Parts: sequence; C-alpha cells; structure tokens
Amino acid sequence: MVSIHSKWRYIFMFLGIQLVVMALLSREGYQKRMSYFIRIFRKTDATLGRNHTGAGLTGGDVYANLSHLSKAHIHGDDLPYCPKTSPLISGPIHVSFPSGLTLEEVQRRNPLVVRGGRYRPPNCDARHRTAIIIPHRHREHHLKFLLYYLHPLLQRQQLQYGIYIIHQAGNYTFNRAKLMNVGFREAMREEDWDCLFFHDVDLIPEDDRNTYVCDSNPKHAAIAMDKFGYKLPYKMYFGGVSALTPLHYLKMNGFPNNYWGWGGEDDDIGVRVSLAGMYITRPSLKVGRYKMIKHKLDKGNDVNPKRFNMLAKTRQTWKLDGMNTAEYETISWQYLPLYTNITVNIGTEEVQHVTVVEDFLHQKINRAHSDE
Ligand code: BGN
Repeated sequence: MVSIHSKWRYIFMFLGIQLVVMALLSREGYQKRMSYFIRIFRKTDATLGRNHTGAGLTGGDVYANLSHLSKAHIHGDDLPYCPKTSPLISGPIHVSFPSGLTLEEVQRRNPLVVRGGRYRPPNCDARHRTAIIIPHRHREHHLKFLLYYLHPLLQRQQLQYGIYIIHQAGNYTFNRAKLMNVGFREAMREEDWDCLFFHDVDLIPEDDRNTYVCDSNPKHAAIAMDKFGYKLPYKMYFGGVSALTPLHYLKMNGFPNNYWGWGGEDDDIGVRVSLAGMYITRPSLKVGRYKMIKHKLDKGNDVNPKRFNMLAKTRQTWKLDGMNTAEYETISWQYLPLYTNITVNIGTEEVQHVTVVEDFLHQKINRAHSDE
C-alpha cells in the first residue's frame, strides 16, 4: 500500500512540475522562442529556391521579381514617392559570366530602360537620381556583363538612373581619373543628378542592399572584392566603385588629371576627400561585395611609375589640378539603348608633350648651329 501511495505522490509531483514549466513557457519568452524557430524554418525554405555561388553563399537571380514591372503602366504625373526602402530588394545576387550573353539579350531583359540607358520606376516617383560613370576602352566584353547585372539591380532599388560610358579615344595611355572628370561634367550638363557613382567596368555588385545612393560624405562602395578575399585591402583604399554628390565632387576639385596608366589615382582621390574636410563612408562588408571579371593588365594601361612621387604631392597639387583644369574634346555622343556613349579625346601627358616640344626645339637649335 505504502508503495502505491508514494508512486501516486511521485506522479502528481511530476505532473505539477510539468504544469508549472508549461505555464512559465507559455509566457512571452516561450512565444518569442517559438517564433524564432519558425522564422529559422521559413528562412531555410526561402533560400532553397536560390542558386548557390561558388563561395557556398546563396545568391538570387537578379531579374527575379522585376518582370511584373514591365506590365505596369508607365509614369503618371502625380505618382506617390517610392518607399524609403524598396520592397524589391532581396539581398545576395548570384553572379556568373555565361559565354553566350549578347547586348540584345540584356536589352530584351530590361524593357523599361529607355534611350541612353535611362530608367525611372514606372509606379512611383524615385527619391534618388543617380548617374553611373564608367571609364572605358577595349572592354566591351566586360561592359556587357556589367550592364546585365547593373540595370536590374538599380531597378530593384527603385532609382531614377542613367548610365554613361566615357570612352577614351586613341591608343595613348589610359587615364581613369581624367575620364571620370569628363563623365562628371558631361552628365551634370545634361541632367540634375543628385549622386554620381564612379564605376570600374569589371566590377559586378553581388548584393542589391548595396544601394546606389549617396551618403552625407563620399562613399566607397566596393569594399569587399573577391580578388582581395572580400576584405578591404588597406584602410585608405578608395578604388573600384565610389559615390559622390556634385557638392562633394566640387569641394575636392574633382579627380586628378595627371595619372596616366595604372595605379595611384584612387589613392589620390582618397587623400583629396580628407584634404577637402570630408571623410569616407562605407557600407558593411556583407553588403559591399563585388566580383571582378578576371583579365590581364590592358595594353595601353601600364603601371604608372610616377605614382609614388605624385601621391606624395597631392596636398600641394589638388587645388591646381582637377575639375578646374580638365581639358578635353568631345568626339561623339551617342544615345544607345542601354547607355550613353561619350567618346573623348583627353590628350596626352603634358610633361611628355613639353619634352617632345623641347626635344624638337633642341634639334632645331642644333641644326641651326650646324648650318652656321
Ligand atoms: C594600390 C594602388 C591602387 C590600386 C590598389 C589595388 C598605388 C599607389 C602607390 C602606393 N596604389 O597599391 O591604385 O587600386 O593597389 O590594386 O599603386
């Protein structure tokens, strides 16, 4: 009998404890934990449909959820403002480089992009107007991929935007920073852009949360490139993709015109930011990710051996060389379906030019002497 009694006692005690535990769990904490687990399960479900990138991270199709936009009816006069955060943004993008891609295909997939590579959201009034400036020469193959990814990414961000390719004419050494000065002036001449993105042609954004919108200070957007192990290579790095408002740009007298060939000009630009009393802002490493299209160093873009000396003098030169001294000649201006193509003659390195003139004079003087 005693043993049966104590057995019941234990059973009641056990049930009592169970009840107390359940009562405690059913309070707020329990619900929170349950919804947390439910969210985890939902997340796993949502990513299942996505492609896997080589890095083992997930990335979605950059064209997903854009197709319904093409059916919407274009621009009324009094559209509401677009939401502060676009509902079309969805995070990591799967980036690959299929060999058969053509510009016609890019055009077909972006039916709302109009002449000159312009776009406005069809169903709301964009909060931001961004011009993309891309210095270019002999990189048509890269350009095609950049346009394939950039157009839909910018549309997902509900921006009003335009893409400008600044093409350096001739075969003289490439000058990335001077082409950016040209792009700034030409784009601003045409429209009242409130933000300019200075963009290398071979860098493909891998996350649409990296918004192509300016900050209160100059922004460095390409902070996590695959070629640098998705990290910043050094603290002051300002290369690849950067974003400035027209005011930022003019405050630092634009970019230097005298860096011919590879290297240093982006560091000079970074130094100008602080000399002009501003600082560099950056998105998070998770979001500022870019894939670089692999290529060899171009012909006509040899490493610039003068870059160290020039960089050491930025403090003395930035006000004398920049937007205020950028001289060039526009050769052609074409409104193509996916971008505006501006071909320019930006001249040649002045020092070298002077040397050539001097050599020529020396020869002349020598000849004159020998004729005497
Ligand atoms: C740096 C280059 C940058 C280049 C990055 C990344 C120079 C100047 C001498 C210190 N700077 O070293 O222009 O973008 O590497 O490749 O060479």
